[in-house]
Amino acid sequence: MFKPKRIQTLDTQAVVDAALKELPMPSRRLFMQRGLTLGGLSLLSGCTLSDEHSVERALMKVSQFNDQVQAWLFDPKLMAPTYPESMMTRPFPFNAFYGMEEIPEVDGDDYRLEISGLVADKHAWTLAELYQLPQTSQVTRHICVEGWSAIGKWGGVTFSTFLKRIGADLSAKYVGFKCEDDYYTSIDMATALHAQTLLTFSYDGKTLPPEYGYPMKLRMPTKLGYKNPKHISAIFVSNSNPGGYWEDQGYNWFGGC
Ligand SMILES: Nc1nc2c(c(=O)[nH]1)N[C@H]1C(S)=C(S)[C@@H](COP(=O)(O)O)O[C@H]1N2
Ligand SMILES: [Mo]
Repeated sequence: MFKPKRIQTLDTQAVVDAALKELPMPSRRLFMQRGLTLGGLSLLSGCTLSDEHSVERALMKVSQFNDQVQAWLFDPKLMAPTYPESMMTRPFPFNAFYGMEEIPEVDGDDYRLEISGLVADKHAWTLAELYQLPQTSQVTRHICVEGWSAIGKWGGVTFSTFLKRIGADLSAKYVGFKCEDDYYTSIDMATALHAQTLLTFSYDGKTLPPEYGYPMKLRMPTKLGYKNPKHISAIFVSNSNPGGYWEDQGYNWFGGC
């Protein structure tokens, strides 16, 4: 994950927003009504919020309130806020577990999206085939646990449409993702079927550039940044939890916001 040497000024609102979104209901509603401040967050977590490391620790503590309760708290009808294009963050930040010089180079002509697991149609998809699926777009906020957030516009196919098209078992528990850069993550089926979960091929109206995940990124405004895989090479449906790159190192699996 991107580690700035030192954050001189914390983006207070982004940190508070990220924390709020880590909280399960009804605590979240309560703190939203009362107004959660940075001070309140340090009280809640017992961490002094002075730099990016303490913010990360605090968010992880808050997220630990979660895992047992949050799956059933998840309301598939709840929508994340959307924004006008004029509010897009320019330039949009790049983030990965490595630097920009290691961004994977994917050859679009050779590329195939592999499908496996509890799915009827396991044929591998070319990009041309994927681009023919019905396309939509959204302007939403991406929130990283590091304490930054940014608004961007992604375009692609609604993921539930894609899952239905491949005959996925929609009663299965998880959808897992493997990426070209050895990153991996997984999500619960309710989130996979959320109306704002998109399999995206474009950013700001243009083909998704390498730094943002060419050829595709799963974009979920209801999940924290690390749950949004870039450079996806394989998608599989499963009843056992596939975990994830950061999740397996202690980040909250649900990663909701
Ligand atoms: N394949 C892959 N996907 C990834 C990551 C990564 O390192 N590799 N980093 C995650 C994290 S922590 C964030 S914040 C976002 C950053 O996306 P961006 O570069 O478009 O801002 O990608 C997520 N998806
Ligand atoms: Mo992130």
